[in-house]
Amino acid sequence: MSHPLSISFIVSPAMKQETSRTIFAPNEISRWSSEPDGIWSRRGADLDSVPTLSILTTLWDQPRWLEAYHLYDDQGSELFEKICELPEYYLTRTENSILETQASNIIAAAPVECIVELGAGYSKKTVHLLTEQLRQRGHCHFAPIDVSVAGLLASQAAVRKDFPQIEFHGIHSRYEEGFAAVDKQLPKLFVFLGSTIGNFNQTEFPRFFRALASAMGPNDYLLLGADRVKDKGILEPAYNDSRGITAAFILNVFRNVNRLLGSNFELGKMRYHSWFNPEWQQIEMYAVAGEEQTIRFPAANAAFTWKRQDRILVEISRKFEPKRLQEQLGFIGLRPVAHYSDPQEWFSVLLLRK
Ligand code: AVI
Repeated sequence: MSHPLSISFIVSPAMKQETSRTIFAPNEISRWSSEPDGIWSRRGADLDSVPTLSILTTLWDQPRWLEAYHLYDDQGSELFEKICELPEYYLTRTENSILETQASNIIAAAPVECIVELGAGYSKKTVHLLTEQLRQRGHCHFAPIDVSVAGLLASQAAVRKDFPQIEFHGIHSRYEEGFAAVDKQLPKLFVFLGSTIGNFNQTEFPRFFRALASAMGPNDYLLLGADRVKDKGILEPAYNDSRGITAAFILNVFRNVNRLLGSNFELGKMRYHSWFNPEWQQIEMYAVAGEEQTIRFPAANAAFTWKRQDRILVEISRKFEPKRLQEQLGFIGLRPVAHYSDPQEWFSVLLLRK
């Protein structure tokens, strides 16, 4: 299916870019600039502003907690890569095996011109989809959305090397801002893998999917990876590995908070604790104070006493029942098209459309 509008947005030659067309909505084009080549940023956007007040607000909540995205500074991102390779962390390899087996069915079921990945993207998992898109349709736009320019550049370099025929459009922004800017008329497959939805709390979850559903056009699809509820004997070791990588990843958030806010969290005086909360169907990952500490935030002239044994909730990882998840997404306007799983039924990949 050829998309009538995709060739009509010729960008002026003055705006240096690597392709002759853009995937942005007509009213959005002038708001984005491509620098470096092929990586689009919103003019005037400030993604690096220190979210001081948001960190303090959640730390002053009861229970104290942090938003998951603070986990991903350079060191946190490296630790997360290591987690994905751990024998206990079945999520990555299970989802990858589903995509490897089902990529041809997924792409056949979603007749699109563009794959928009939420996350920097160029994992083995994405490659299965890109390969199939090229094989079945002979062309492919690939638009990863990420707040990290470094991640987008790495993705661009890999795509250029392995798939020179793919038109790469890196979108340097937060997810919501990025997907809202893409042309609704261009048939797209939004890809949100890794069960990242599990890290959204009950407020973030509906807000995110409402925004995504309203950004989706009539010919768009969503491919969503979701980890499933299962025995805690499998779930808990995945978040408490024998090498202590998950513990290091979770506690590293305090190093990042210290860097951002000049606070004095001492990693040596805290320990990691996680468990599967069956009522809320989520893994909860905490930092527990080993001794009483006064945590100071000089820039905000604020402090709190972190008492011995008190916990800060650093991350949740929700687990899903696919039928219920599909029903819930249905209330947001996303209809199920297909459901793919692995032989053990540990992980689900859902294909949905508006
Ligand atoms: C990124 N996200 C889906 C991971 C998860 O499984 O919830 C983050 C993670 N935290 C500790 N281990 C993995």
